[in-house]
Amino acid sequence: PKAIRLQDYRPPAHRIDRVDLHVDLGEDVTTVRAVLAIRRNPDRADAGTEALTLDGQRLVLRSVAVDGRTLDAADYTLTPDHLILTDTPDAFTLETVVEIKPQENTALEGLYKSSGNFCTQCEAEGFRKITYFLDRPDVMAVYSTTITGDKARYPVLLSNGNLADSGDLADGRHWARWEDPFPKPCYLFALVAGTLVHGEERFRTASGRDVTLRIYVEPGNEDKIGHAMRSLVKSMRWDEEVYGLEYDLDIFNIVAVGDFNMGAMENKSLNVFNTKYILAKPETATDLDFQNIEAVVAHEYFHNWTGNRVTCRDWFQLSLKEGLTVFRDQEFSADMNSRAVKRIADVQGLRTVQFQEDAGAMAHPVRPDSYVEINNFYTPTVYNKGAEVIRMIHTLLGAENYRKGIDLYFARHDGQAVTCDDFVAAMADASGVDLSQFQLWYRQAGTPELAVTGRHDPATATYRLTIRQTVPPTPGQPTKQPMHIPVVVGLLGPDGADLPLRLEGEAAAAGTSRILHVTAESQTFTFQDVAARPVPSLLRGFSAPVKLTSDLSDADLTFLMAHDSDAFNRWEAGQILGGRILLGLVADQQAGRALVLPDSYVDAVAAVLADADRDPAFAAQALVLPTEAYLGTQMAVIDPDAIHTVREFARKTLATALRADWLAAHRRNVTPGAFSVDAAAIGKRALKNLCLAYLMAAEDAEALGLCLGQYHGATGMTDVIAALQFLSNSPAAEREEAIADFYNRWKAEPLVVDKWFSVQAMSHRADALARVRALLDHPAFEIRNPNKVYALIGGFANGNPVRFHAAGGEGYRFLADQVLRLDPMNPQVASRLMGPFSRLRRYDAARQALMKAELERIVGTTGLSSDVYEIASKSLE
Ligand code: HT7
Ligand code: ZN
Repeated sequence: PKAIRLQDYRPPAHRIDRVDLHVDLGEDVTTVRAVLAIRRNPDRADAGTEALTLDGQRLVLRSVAVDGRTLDAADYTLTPDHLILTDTPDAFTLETVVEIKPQENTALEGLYKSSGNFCTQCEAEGFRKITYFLDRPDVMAVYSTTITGDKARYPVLLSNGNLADSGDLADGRHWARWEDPFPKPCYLFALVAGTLVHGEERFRTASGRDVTLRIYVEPGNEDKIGHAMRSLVKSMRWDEEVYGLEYDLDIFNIVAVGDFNMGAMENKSLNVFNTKYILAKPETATDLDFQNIEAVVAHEYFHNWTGNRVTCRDWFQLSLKEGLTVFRDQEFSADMNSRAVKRIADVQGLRTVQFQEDAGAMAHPVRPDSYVEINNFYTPTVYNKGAEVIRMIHTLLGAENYRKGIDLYFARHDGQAVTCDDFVAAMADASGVDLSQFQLWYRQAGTPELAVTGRHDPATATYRLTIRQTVPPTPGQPTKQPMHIPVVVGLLGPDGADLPLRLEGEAAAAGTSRILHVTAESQTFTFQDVAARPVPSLLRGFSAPVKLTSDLSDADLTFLMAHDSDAFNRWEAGQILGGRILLGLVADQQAGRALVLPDSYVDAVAAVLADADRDPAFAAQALVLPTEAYLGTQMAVIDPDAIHTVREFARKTLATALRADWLAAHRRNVTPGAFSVDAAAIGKRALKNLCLAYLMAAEDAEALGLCLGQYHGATGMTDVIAALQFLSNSPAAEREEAIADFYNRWKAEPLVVDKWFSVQAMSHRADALARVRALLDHPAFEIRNPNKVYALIGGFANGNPVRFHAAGGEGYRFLADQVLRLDPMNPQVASRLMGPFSRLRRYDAARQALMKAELERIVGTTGLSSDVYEIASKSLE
């Protein structure tokens, strides 16, 4: 397969202004008649009489007509991927009729069936599986969609925009016509037809438009849509208040489907969601599910402006909409819940997932330069690092100028398909801030590294911070330029209070946090009037997505844990300290030395635990040891066995040393009475379950009793699944009984069964892989359902490093087998499972050789999809 390169971008030779689609849904064959108003693109004078090359895949062409005249086969060229017409008029109407078979579509891209209902997924390039079209985001058209189908089977017929008309036909069929007045790229097209029930709400916009909000689900799930609906209403209000953006149609529909490759899709006025991000009630969904639903509903809603009204010129610009929309959903969630806890969770995700990507074979810039398969570039780098880039712009401009930049962006580009450069230009022009060096964040891959040293000079009462930056080489980018990195810092005085800050050259002190503009390889910043040695609080709020090392001592970190006014950095100090100690123990383990957890560290954890009731949600985050994945990112060569042994040793030591404290905190945070999913209750549950996790690490009878009591007595899924997870890691005999009981209790709820698969796939116990293999044959496992695949196979490959990386290579063999099995059915899902292989160079020679052997087996397979081929071949380079 050939790489597509950003530098080869050309505007389209033709524009399509109007699309009238007629979709006749059948059990065997679905017919799609498309009437397209096409004209030559006046912006491509150089295109001359360039042929019209329409994209189309797996379509059976029945007829083609130009301005009403049916063409002979000799009048056009048909290839597996294109319909090519030459000598067309400058402006004309093209009518094509094609047949497709959605019921055979297992790739879940284009039009397909889920639980007997029709639905679509067109981003990125699925529309070409529905009809012949210029399937690229810079071709924007106004659509009408007429759907015809059997009324009994498909009573609900939905598409984008407003319902214009509908009616019954003689033979038990019916039809509906939808019209969307906003020009859109075809990736935002959607169609849904099926047996669905809905919940409804009304929303009045700030300017007085009444909007009908509907959430459609399969019958039986009506009791699980309240939280999603409340989240939608909150998102709509927030976007008006914070961004001044109102909804622009009279109806907003969401449909939840059980078979979906990703989380959700922002089709204009007809969002399609994975059920995982809509359905929730406390009995079946965890607190994390509730929070994720709020975030994803908001994310898709926010796309209405950032993505739909202003869209991407080409897929290299994906972060234009995704980075910005993730930043928007992160800020929304921060405003709805605890800002600090949200930031900690987002940074943890970034560090474990995106930093790993940046350090592997698939490392790419936020705006990639090339791709083989665009579906492989819906990545943590484009989404989450992209959001960090927007966050840095927000930091550099300040809230007020950022908002001016947003306003200018929409004033300039509403209704257009634009680039990341256009976005940055609006931000720079509106604020007057020079973002020229900053733009490297879009172009350079890799995680910048900052090394910080501090020196206090009592004689001059100055404190000098020296910051050196390096950006590591990544595939295709051996050398890098220095970046513009906003490093927000504060200085803590001996009493723990923030010092007023005055930098060299400034007349007077101002504020207690300051942005240091790191722009060169090495820079020194001098603070004045610093009488005593301060402790610096570096990179407050994680102001840039970098790896920072400093000369802070363990005592300094303990001091920051207790006093930093920046809650994120209080957490961060604990993580750095924990990471340092655990990595030291990993070295001891590798060298065969005895493992000893320093008393000072036990004391630091005890102090956080003693203070935990002040903010249980924060404490629950602060008391988690750095994850195995994160510790791996800090090592030159990842040693999954040593990491696992050491982390379990530390957990057990802390469990035993502080047993009484864990027990007491657990008891204090058990919340009797009615179940609530408010932030306070969620925080208490998180802390309680963390205490239980430590207690279970000690493997004693009392802890087991508590855990079994929670498993059997809890009313909410958060507590039930936490207890099951601890049991599944424990050697207790009750383990198997609980696992069997859980399935029997929940087998009618597919999303709960997914949790059951994950818990077993992520168990540290030695039989994990054998169990996963056996579960592939379980009646509830469906290889065609992405949620099931991600839960079981993905849970094992990504969530169980110690068993997946077993030295014998059986984990690798298993994953390669599953990738090859899935690829012919669903290449997107197959390639999404391959993340661990793309990081093979981070492991020892023996593991590398084993992973390479599996990748070579994959690459050597005939008929491989471009999705899997791209990841496998790049991982081998
Ligand atoms: N914009 C959506 C991306 C998406 C997607 C991409 C490729 C294949 C399937 C997909 N489903 C959804 C989701 C979002 O970021 O909001
Ligand atoms: Zn998105």
